[in-house]
Amino acid sequence: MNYETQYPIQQILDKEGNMVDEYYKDEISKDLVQTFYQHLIKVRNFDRKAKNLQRQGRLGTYALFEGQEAAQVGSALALDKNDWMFPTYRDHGASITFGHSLTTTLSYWNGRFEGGVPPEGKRIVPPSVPIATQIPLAAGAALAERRKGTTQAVISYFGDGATSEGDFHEGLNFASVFKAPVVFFNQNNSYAISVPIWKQMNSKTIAQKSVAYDIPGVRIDGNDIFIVYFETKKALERARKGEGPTLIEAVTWRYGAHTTADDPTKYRDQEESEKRREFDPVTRLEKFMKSNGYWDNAWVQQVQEQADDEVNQAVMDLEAMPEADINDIYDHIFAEPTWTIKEQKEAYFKYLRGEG
Ligand SMILES: Cc1ncc(C[n+]2csc(CCOP(=O)(O)OP(=O)(O)O)c2C)c(N)n1
Repeated sequence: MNYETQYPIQQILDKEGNMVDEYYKDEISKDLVQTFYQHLIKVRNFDRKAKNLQRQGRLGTYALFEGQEAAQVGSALALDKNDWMFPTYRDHGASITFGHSLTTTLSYWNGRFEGGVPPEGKRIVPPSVPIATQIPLAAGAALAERRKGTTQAVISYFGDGATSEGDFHEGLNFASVFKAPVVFFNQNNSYAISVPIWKQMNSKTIAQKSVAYDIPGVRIDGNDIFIVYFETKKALERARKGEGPTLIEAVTWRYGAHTTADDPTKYRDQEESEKRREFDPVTRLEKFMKSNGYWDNAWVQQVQEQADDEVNQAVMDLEAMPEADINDIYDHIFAEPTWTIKEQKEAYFKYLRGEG
């Protein structure tokens, strides 16, 4: 028994791709399954390419998400196109699925200010690196939508470590009190860099933290794209109806390092980590597709090739970007730079001129 299965967890597909809960059976169409698969393949391909680019010195530090694709893709596909997304640095699988540009996402990791700019008309907030700070902001954005009388909802992503931060608790309390239409989507990958969840908190699950704020809390298998999609949709519908927030704990795993700047062998057994591929979200859907007549070799090959082409094109576009303007470091922090920023900028330019 391990942490993931020690406490009750909801699942539709087991690790062998068998449907163990038929509640949503009628809503699972070939079209939906193929959409899931296309996005899973695309974002896995993207993530692997980004890691390789970093290793080749063509990208700065990068936060890997391999293993967490179902949690990200399933939840992003549950959104309405005008909803808001508040991602972290590890949620490119979600933001790309929701319509973010691959090139822009890569450029973020090259320190480009362009990397934080969402595509026109898409409410994707720049990735949050300060842990949990996006959570109260998401609650605030949700309250604004409610006050404006719209039916748009908000999703906020965060890891297990973030739930030990004050911002998490403030955000949940605020959203609960004001019935803000927000889904708090936790990806519990068991680690906050090197700190395992069992050393970080005495709470048995993340979902149980919802009790304190009297909002629903669900604990789902985050490697099962079906349960992720349907539970997120349910939470979003609840939010749109004015019934307030939901906390979702999607239990998952990152196979690789925290970021490319991290060495996971210092704090966990990477061979054990690789064994988690037994629960892999992509393989699981493939198994389901094969046993339900949704598998077509020619189509799958086409999906792979299309993903390769899209990712390769994004890399070419990234590398064709004009060199960054040194002013960008200082000019995009505040609309009007503060005196401290002005001072720093002047000092740095002096240094570049050889005067500092
Ligand atoms: C406020 C704040 N404190 C500390 C850090 C350093 N830090 C970066 S990532 C991280 C771990 C976060 O873990 P978790 O929330 O579980 O998300 P994961 O990285 O696993 O997706 C920490 C402590 C930070 N970025 N921001």
